[in-house]
Amino acid sequence: MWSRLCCWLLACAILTVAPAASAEDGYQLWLRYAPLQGAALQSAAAHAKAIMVPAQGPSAQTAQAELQRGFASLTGKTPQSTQSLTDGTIWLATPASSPTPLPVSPSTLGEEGYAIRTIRMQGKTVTLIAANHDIGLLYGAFHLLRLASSEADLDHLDITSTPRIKLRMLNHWDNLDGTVERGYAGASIWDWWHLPDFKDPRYTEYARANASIGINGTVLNNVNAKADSLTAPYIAKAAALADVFRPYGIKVYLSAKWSAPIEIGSLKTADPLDPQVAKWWAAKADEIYAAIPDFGGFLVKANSEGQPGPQDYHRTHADGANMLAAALKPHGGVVIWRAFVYAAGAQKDPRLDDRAKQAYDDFKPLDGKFADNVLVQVKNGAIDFQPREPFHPLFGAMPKTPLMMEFQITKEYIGQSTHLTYLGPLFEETLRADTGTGGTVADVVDGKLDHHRLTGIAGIANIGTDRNWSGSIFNQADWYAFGRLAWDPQLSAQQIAQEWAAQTFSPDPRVVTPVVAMMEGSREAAVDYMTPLGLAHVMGTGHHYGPAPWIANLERPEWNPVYYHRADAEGIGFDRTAKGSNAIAQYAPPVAARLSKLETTPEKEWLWFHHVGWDQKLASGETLWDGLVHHYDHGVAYVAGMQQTWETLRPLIDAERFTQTQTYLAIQHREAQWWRDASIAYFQSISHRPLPAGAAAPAHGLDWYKALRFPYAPGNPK
Ligand code: GCV
Repeated sequence: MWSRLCCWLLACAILTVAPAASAEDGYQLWLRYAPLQGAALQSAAAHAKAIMVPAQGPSAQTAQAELQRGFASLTGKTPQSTQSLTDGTIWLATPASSPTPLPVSPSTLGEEGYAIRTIRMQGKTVTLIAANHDIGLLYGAFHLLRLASSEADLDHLDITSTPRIKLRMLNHWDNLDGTVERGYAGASIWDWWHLPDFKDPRYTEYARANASIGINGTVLNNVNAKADSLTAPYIAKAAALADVFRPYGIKVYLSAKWSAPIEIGSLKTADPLDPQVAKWWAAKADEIYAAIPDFGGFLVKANSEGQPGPQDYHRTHADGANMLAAALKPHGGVVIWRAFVYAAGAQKDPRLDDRAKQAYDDFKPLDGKFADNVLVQVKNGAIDFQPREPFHPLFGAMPKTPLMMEFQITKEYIGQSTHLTYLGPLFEETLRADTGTGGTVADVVDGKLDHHRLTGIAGIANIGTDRNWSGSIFNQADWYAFGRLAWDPQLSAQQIAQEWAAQTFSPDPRVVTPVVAMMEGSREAAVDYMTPLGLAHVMGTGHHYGPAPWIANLERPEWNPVYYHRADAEGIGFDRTAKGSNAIAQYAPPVAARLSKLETTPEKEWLWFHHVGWDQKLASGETLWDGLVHHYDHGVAYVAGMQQTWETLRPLIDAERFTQTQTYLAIQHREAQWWRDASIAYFQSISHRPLPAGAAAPAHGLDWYKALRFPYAPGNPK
């Protein structure tokens, strides 16, 4: 015991003198439970002397184990299990498990919520974590550990927390061969080949991390699905994962390929109105639920980017979704039907005057036609996860349908693994947007506006086999922020960054303050050096890595960057007013009225909605052309500023994470400069305007940038 204490004190002393010395590689994410010191150590130790857990379900046991693991690491002392309350006990209780009525009203806690209260009970001071169900105890345990890790005051806790959104899910775009579409963090973490026998311990760590931020569902396979995922061997593999995730409150879902009845069921058709097809899916659902009794349901990408779907049989998306919904309904499952559609062959479609209009055109008429266990999953914007997109016009336009938000956590278009571009502000900006229908996008998604009880939010996972899980340390913050906002979409991105930084690095304000400052402006900086003032989709073909605004020769018009920016001798930007594609009319009247005029459109969205003359004046008084150049410069300068800030943190951050981030920031700076230079070289060849005074000429001529090729860029489906 004494030698253990000596080691512990020695470790503390070393940490005090040189906090950066301990080796870390990011594997522990925000769940490091780094040893506390001083008053924070004493406080945590005093509040976690023992744990009383009368409930004995797997999630309650997991909560207990997590508290023991966490406080052991934080304080050096493992809280012992107890059957009676003493001072400093953490008491986990549900109404069913408590011998006495709890001093918390169960009706305030819902299915998954919890309360954390400092109470006096039997003359003892106790930290009570109360919930209606064991999973709430686990969420409460993680909350308490978050507070302790952040050195928060543990003396007077009075917290009630319930999730505002029911389905809080990750979508993995993971393929059965181990690759990950748009994955920048190594290979898929699902070792399909060795499942179901070998359950990699990493699956448990994955579940822990997700439960710690309230995620309660995961779609295991890519929406560009293979029918094989629905065969018996793969159902058994999914069942093995479901078994690992169950104590953590995480349900498994599968992406379903529309043509599966033909591919693996030997039917001749996948027509949703064909009784044989409906029968096949019903039998498939029965088979899945026999293996996974709490299976969540199907996610479907249909009639989009070459995927088959009900429109192949002249049926609607609602026909397709409802047929699957009927198969899942007896088991309590849901269908999540994606609204990300742009049909193949659309170049002959008159709607192709604007790809941004297609989802609305297809889905708005179907409002009220979906079964009650269907959610329609809508990307945050109408094109495709750009550094900035105005909110999708479907939010607010389908009041009779639960709309599920789809964010992309993996950064396909926003710097992939290396750029530090914290996505919290992007998520927040969309969720807080006013739909003009009486509430915000968050109010639509959490069901408040239209009184939906079935609600959901999904994030395209940025998780892979990299030791740090997400491709970089700072990309972990995007996963974290997604989960926290899924639990409570009203949280602020800044607050979430503070929590994350405190747990990931240190609660020391000398660390948290500069790290959060870097994070806060980082997404806007990426917008500036990639797609300022409302530009979009000017990335390189296929891999979407780096600038290529000149691309004009791809088969479908809406695959080409020139389609999106529409730069010509007069100006730049996509006219979506009534004079152009009139996509603006898809928004509710107050929003549409505001966007229809340049003067009332936010400058940051100008080129998304308007074709603007090069000499048009910005609020700053400079011309659009000069302002564009200054935005590019600002983006590059911000990255240089992050590099400087990071250097000051060297003494306070462990070597491995410091060095990787330092290196990635250097890559980001180089690439931001490349984005800036290539974009200016190209747009100047069209605007024929001189660079504003003081702006540097691009390092190379336009042809140099055009000649760059990246055949092995990651994440790109071949
Ligand atoms: C899974 C974009 C991506 C595709 C992705 C698609 C989608 O087009 O580039 O990789 O496919 O979105 O969301 O379905």
